[in-house]
Amino acid sequence: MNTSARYPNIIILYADDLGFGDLGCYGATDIPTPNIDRLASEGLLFEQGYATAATCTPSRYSLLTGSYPWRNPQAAILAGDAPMIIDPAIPTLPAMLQAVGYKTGIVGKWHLGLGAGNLDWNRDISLTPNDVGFDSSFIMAATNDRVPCVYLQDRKVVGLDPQDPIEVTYDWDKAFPGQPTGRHNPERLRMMYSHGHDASIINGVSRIGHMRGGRAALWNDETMSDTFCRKAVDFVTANQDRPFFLYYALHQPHVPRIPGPRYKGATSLGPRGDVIAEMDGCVGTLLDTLENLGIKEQTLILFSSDNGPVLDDGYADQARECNGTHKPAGPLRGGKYSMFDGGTRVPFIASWLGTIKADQSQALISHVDFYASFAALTGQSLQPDEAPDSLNMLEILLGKTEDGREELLVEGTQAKTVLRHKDWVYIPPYKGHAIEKNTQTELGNAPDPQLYNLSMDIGQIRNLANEQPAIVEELAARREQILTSKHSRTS
Ligand code: NG6
Ligand code: CA
Repeated sequence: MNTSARYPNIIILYADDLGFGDLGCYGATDIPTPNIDRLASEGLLFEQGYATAATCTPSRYSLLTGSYPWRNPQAAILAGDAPMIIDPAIPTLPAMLQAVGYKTGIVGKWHLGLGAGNLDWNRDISLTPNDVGFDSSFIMAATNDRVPCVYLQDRKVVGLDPQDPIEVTYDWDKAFPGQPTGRHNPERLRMMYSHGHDASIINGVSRIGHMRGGRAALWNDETMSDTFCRKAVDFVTANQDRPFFLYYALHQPHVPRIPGPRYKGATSLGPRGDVIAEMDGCVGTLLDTLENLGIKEQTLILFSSDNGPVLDDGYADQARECNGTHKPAGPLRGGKYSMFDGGTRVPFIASWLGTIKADQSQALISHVDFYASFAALTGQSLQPDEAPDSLNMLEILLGKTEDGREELLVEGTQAKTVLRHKDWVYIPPYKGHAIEKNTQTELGNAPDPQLYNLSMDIGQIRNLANEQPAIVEELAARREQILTSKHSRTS
């Protein structure tokens, strides 16, 4: 194929729980992130880039389907043994690229479920990323704090000894007799949990859920970063001569935060800072690979995060104590789980050497838009019901205009939706705690409507709902309209 005319490679680097203020290029001073900063200085840094949700599963669902997560009631934080929530019959972003000749791969965190229920981890798995558009996958099933703590390649658990089968349950009533747990054997832990995370102990760290067996296949938390990075490098190297799409879902800085030896103590912020530095190292390794292969100018790279930041997310890892003056969400209010902007406004960088000019963009844009944008990039037009909420933001991603979205729905937890319209944010009245006490997150729940103007109040301090009842009414109606329509894309 003539390389100058071919479609570009596409890489999505997707961090887990990285906040708007966690990177040097977004103003952080206490965590060294030279590689991502380099990516930003060569590319386009978005000030208003959003995940669709303040937690992982729904955000990733949107990224891969171009659909708002609340359209699928199963798109909420999943257990590690949950069935797959992407219906293999619906169009997906990787399948759309596959159809025009891309080699597609995922490395890292999945968290969209596997199989069709009652999964037997010891056989070939029927529903995996390979059934929704990925040619190859090397993943963890859910999160690094959930069992089973094993890697999966395509349809199989990696390194499984058939004599030592894996069993998994998320039900304490079915917990495996004789298996130590954080709840009953805290003396065996090298990192204590602070809330939840008190079931099976793997590598001295108790997790969510119970597992037995599969000992030869267990991952090592300290080498997880290198393992995924090597697989990402291998994928890029193997496919350097053709258009490829790599979704590299980094596991940092999600809990448990356990850096490899090279990054232990890399920052003064404790493990949370150290694993962000480690994640930056992975990005650097991948960028170096692209440079060494001479394909950086043929590769569009997106960097972002699935949701906002949290300090104590369930382990006593000193994240709060060592945080100092660092602001994980920067100037934003709230964080992971929140309906405030800190939950969903995240680092968002687009880089394509020689094609995207180094700049910053104020355009409003969401991960849900990758689908339609990549379709446009590859000359494909979408069916009306395909990727129903994805807007073609290609010109915005390429930095040709800042004329981004006019409106966007985002959600906190429990599919509680918030409407962003131009500079306004409308949060409807919601029942529930104002603050989640374990994580100390301001969730955004309040008995009265909230209305903020981000152009003058990025920290969402001043509720203007009483002063602007007409805008509240208009945005409430528009939100209802989107929630009851089959797609929000009109063209
Ligand atoms: C929560 C977990 C949290 C994290 C989150 C999912 C407890 C108490 N908290 O339920 O630690 O795993 O789920 O994070 O168990 S996410 O980034 O994958 O959405
Ligand atoms: Ca996450």
